[in-house]
Amino acid sequence: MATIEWKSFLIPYEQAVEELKVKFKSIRKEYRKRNEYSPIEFVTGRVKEISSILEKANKFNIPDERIMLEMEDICGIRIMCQFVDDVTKVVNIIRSRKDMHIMYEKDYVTNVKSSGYRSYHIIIKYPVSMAEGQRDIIAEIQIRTLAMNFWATIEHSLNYKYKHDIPDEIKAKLKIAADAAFQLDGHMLEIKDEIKDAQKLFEVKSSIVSNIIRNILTITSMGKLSEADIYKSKLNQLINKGEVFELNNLLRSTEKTIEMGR
Ligand code: 0O2
Ligand code: 0O2
Repeated sequence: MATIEWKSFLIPYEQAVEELKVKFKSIRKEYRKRNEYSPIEFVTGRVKEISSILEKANKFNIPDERIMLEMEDICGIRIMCQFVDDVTKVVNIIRSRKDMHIMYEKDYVTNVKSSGYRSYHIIIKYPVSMAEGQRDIIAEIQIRTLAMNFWATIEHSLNYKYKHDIPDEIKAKLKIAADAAFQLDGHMLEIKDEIKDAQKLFEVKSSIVSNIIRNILTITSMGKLSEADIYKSKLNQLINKGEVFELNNLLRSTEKTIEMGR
């Protein structure tokens, strides 16, 4: 049997990873542009290393010609969420998409793995348009909270270090850490509204502050240096503890100065 031409074999997978990353990042951007909370915090993606593909094929006795059909995580996308209920929202977003065809789902958020691993996995078929036509690529999308991701990343590194034979004592500690991550997600969900409000307030304030700074620069470029200095010192007073209405008042004053100078 001919050996796989890895370089060309992986081209559609690379394309699928890039396209899927762009699509999920765009969903986040869309929420942000509307000044809404995004259930997607950040997205990463990778094509599985050739050595890992071969290792897995060997472990599961997958012949070369069946790798494409049977190995479902050559194209891997990971979506991180702040809160557990965001995971469900992202799952529903994926379920409603016409460009991603779900093959099956694995809910390790509810059905935690014996290692302590939690994540929601969706295996999809995703069509990529290649030079010679369309190809359906299988991709694995892992959706997890930041706490689940923290735990899985550490456990993955330990598995690498101990070559999948983590000592029992460390395994036991990882179990405790997995429980702690689970509880953290629960606590965070309870105070979600508070956190979201704080984040929203931070965004609102930082957007007003950047508009004030932009206006102060305009006022400086108009040659009104003493006014610009007054606004700078007012901004310095408000920047840490100022309320939104105080920042808004300052923004309006800078706007008036600019209008008068035109
Ligand atoms: P920005 O400007 O940082 O927001 P890429 O090829 O860079 O698109 P890749 O290679 O799949 O993405 O993954 P990478 O580089 O590991 O990370 C992807 C994005 O996730 C990057 O943002 C990282 O900044 C972001 N990221 C990674 N780890 C964390 C984390 O722990 N917390 C947060 N909030 N973000 C993280 P971008 O898309 O390059 O843009
Ligand atoms: P990578 O690229 O190193 O992450 P299997 O691979 O046989 O164990 P299966 O049925 O193919 O499992 O898929 P499953 O169990 O849904 O999980 C596949 C992927 O989920 C793994 O990919 C991991 O990324 C992640 N995963 C599953 N279980 C664990 C776990 O206990 N700890 C951590 N850290 N991650 C896990 P790979 O193959 O490990 O590849």
